[in-house]
Amino acid sequence: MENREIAVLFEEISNLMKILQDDPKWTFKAAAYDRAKRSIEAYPERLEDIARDPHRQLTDIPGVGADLAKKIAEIIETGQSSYHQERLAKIPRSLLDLLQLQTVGPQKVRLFHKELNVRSVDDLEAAAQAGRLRDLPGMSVKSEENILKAIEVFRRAAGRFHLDTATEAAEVLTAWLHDSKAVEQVTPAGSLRRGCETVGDLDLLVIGRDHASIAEHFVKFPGIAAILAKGEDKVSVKLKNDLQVDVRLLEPSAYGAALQYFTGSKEHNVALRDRAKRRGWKLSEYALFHGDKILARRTEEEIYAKLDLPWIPPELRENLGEIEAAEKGELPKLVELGDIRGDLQMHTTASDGRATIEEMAEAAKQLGYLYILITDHSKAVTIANGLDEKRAVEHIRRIHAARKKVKGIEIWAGSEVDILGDGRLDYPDELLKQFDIVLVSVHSRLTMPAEEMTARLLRAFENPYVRILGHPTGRQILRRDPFTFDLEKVFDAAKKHGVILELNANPERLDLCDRHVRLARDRGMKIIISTDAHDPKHFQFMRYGVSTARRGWMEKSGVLNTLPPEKLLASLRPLPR
Ligand code: DGT
Ligand code: CA
Ligand code: CA
Ligand code: ZN
Repeated sequence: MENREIAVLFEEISNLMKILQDDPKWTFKAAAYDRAKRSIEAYPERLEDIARDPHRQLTDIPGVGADLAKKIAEIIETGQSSYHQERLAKIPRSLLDLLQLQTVGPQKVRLFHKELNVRSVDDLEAAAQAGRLRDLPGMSVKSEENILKAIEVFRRAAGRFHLDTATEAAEVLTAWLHDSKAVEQVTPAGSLRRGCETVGDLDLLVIGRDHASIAEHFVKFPGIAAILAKGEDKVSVKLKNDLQVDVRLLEPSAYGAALQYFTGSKEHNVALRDRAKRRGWKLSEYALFHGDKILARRTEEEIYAKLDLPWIPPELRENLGEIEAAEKGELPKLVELGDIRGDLQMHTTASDGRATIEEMAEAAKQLGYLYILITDHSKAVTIANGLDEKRAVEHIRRIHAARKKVKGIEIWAGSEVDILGDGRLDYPDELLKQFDIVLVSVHSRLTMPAEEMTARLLRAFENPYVRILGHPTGRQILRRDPFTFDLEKVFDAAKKHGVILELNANPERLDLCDRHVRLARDRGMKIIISTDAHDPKHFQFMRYGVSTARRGWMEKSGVLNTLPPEKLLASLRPLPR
C-alpha cells in the first residue's frame, strides 16, 4: 500500500463528508482528513512500514491522531476503510465524477444533487443545457457555461492518464517483471516512449526465455484489477487505477522491429511503411522484408539504416517532418535531461511549498544543479499564502542568508508575481528591483476574452523587471483548457522584450505544450524548463519537461537553463540601470 493510495482515500472521505454533511461535526472532521491527506502524501517514509514496525506509531505523523491512525491501520490491513464504504453507500458512485470538473467542488455537488437530483455528469450536462443551473444559489449564466465547458474537457480526458502516472506504473511493472529470472529486458513503447503528455494505455515489450512462465509471473502483480487477455505472446491487464497494460513477449532476434512498430506513432509508421513500399519492401511488427527475405529486424537502427535514414528519436516520431529532416541529415540534436544545470521556479514554506529554502537548495545540489531560483507567490494568490510586500522583503533577506549558508550552489531570490487582471503586476517596481529574477504568471480571471488576455500579457511585458513568463497558457492537462489569447502576438512581444517563456515541467501542466515549444523554436526563441517544485521530490518532474521540449524539437542551445550561471544571467533581459 503506497502513501498516495491512503491519501486518495482520505481525500474521498473528506469530499463525501462535505457532500453528505450528515455528521454534526463534518466541517471539523473534513478539515482533519484534508490536513492528514496532505501530510501523508508528503511523508518521506511509507506508512505501511511504520504500521508494521512494533516500535513506531502512526500518530507520530503530523496531523494524524488516534482516530485517523486506526483508519490508516485498517486501510493497510484490508485495502479499504469501512467508514469510507458506509459514506459511499449513501450516494450514487457516479456523483463523485462531478468533482473532476473544473470549478465544481463538494459544495456544488451537494447543491446539484439536493436541488436537481443530479446523479452523474450526464445529468448535470442535461440540467445545464436546460438552463436549470443558473438560478441556483451562487450560480449564474456564466458559471453554467463554464460547467458545460468543463464537461467537454472531462469527456476528452476520459480514459487517458498523466505522463507521470504512466511512467511510474511502467517503472514499478518493469521492476516486478525483472523479479522473474526468465526476463531479460523490458522496454516501454507506445506513447510513453514518445514522451506524450498523456497516455491511453501502456505497451511493455519484454524479451525473455520462457514466455509462459513470464506471463504467469506478470499476472500475479498485486496492482492488477482484471486480466483482459492472456495468450502465448501477449497479456493485457487493467490496473487498479484503471490503466490498461499490454505486455508483448518477444524473441530477441525480432526485438527492433517490434520496438519500432509498437513505439508508433501510427502516423510515423504509416509514412515509414510507405517508404519501404516504394522500394518494393514490406515493413511490419516482425521485420523489414523483401518478399520472404528478412532485411532487418534485430534493432531499430538496422531498420532505419536499411531505409537510408539515421535512427529517429521516439519523441519526434509523429510524422511532423522528422522523416524529411532525417533524410536530409537535419535532425535536431535534442536537449537531454543531463544538460540541465538548474531550476528556475519553485516554492517554499514561505508560500505554499513544503520545504525550506535550505532544504530545496540541498536537494538541488544533490542533483548536481549549479543554481536555483526561489519563486514564492505574490500577495494576490491568497489561497497559496502569497507574500505581501513586507514578507517579500524579509523573504529576500532569508534567501540571501541561505546563499551564505549553503555552499556550492547559487541561490537566487525571485518571485512568481501575479499578473493582475489589467496587466499590472502584483508588486510595485520598488520591490521588483530587489529580486534577482522576476517571473510572472496569470492565476486569476482565466476566462476573459482573448483580446483582453492578449492585452493583459503584453502590458505585463512592458514592465522592465519581467524576465520569465511562467506556465504561459494556464492549461491543466485533462482538466482545464488553455486560456485563449493571440499566441503569435504574445510570442512576438515576448521575443521583442526578451521575456523568456517557461516550459513548466509539472506533469499536470506541461505548459508550453510540445506544439507551442516547436512554434517558439521556429521563431528562434529560447525557453526555460522549470519544475515549479512545491517539494524537493518534485524536482523529478524535470524529465517530463525535457521530453516535452524534445517533442518540440528543442536543442540544448534553445534551453537557457542548460547554461552555467553567469551565462544564464547574461542571456536574460537586461535590467534597467
Ligand atoms: P495511446 O496508447 O493512445 O497513448 O497511444 P499509443 O501510440 O501508445 O497507441 P497504441 O497503444 O494504440 O499502439 C501502440 C503503437 O502501436 C502505436 O503507437 C503504433 C502501433 N500501432 C497500433 N495500431 C496500429 C495500426 O493500426 N497501424 C500502425 N501502423 N501502427 C499501429
Ligand atoms: Ca499505448
Ligand atoms: Ca496498446
Ligand atoms: Zn503558478
